[in-house]
Amino acid sequence: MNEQIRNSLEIHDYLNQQKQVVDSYLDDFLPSASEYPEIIHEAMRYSLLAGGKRLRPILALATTDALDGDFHRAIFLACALEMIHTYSLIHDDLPAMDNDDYRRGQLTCHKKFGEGIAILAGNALLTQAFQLLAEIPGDESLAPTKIRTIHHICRAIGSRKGVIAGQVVDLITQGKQFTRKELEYIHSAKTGALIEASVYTAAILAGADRDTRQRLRNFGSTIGLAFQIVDDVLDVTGSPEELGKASGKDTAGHKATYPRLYGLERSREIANELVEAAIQELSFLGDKSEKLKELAQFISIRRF
Ligand code: GRG
Repeated sequence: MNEQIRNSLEIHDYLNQQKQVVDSYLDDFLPSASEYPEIIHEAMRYSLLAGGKRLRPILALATTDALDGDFHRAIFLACALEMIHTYSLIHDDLPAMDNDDYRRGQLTCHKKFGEGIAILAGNALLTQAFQLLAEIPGDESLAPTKIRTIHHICRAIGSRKGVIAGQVVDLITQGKQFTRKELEYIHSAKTGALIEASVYTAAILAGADRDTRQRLRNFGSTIGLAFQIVDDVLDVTGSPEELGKASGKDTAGHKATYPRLYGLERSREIANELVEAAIQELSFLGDKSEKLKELAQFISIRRF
């Protein structure tokens, strides 16, 4: 077996095994579907437990491992990140945004439960995420670290270079000419910011020093941009079966994408170059960086 295939099998095994860990905690952290008012809890569970790669929580756990951080704290952060991510998918799929019928291989939340409940399910997941962050276990001495973690997540998903900002620029550039600067801004904010926060906040929670945090932050933002570029490429080259959602939507919606500006081949090269640059940032971690490196490589080779 050649080395590339072996590495690819190893990372898929690791992702599957970590996904099971994350999924079992997500299940525990969510209200039961039989709790009143049932429909909102059903909708939250429907979208959150539908599948998905769990890349953001797995990145947070891999960062925690690399820094010898505490798993029992990090899992609260990891699940909060996945709840925020799923909230963004539910709202992104709404008729007022991308108007999608399928996500994670099943009907979108609003198609299944109606728009009102889908909006509220997204809001409830966001709220539940911040409750989890406040509940990260630890005595009073951990309070400043928790506040820093929460503060960074707020910044990462907000309207100033955060996920909301990226989504806004994505919406207002649709069908229009866009510049390279706008394109990089959309991708870094809409997708990169939460991926960066997954690594950076895990480093905060693990008590990493400033230099370590900064290097991991660079790593996270660089793989975050690469992740969205690959997403653009897969929208052109992937099938709905592989992606669990419609493909070709970016072209149909005249969205600002890397393939539109650079073509497919160059877009793939840019993503690979970013992943390589991100991996260089990790050299200071020595052998402890192995899983983070593999996760970065997965971003280049992923087909879903
Ligand atoms: C403030 C978080 C937040 C949201 C409000 C709706 C919205 C504003 C933003 C949308 C952001 C968005 C959907 C960006 C796309 C990110 C992306 C590449 C999603 C696909 O991620 P994967 O491939 O999906 O990790 P799975 O299903 O595997 O988790």
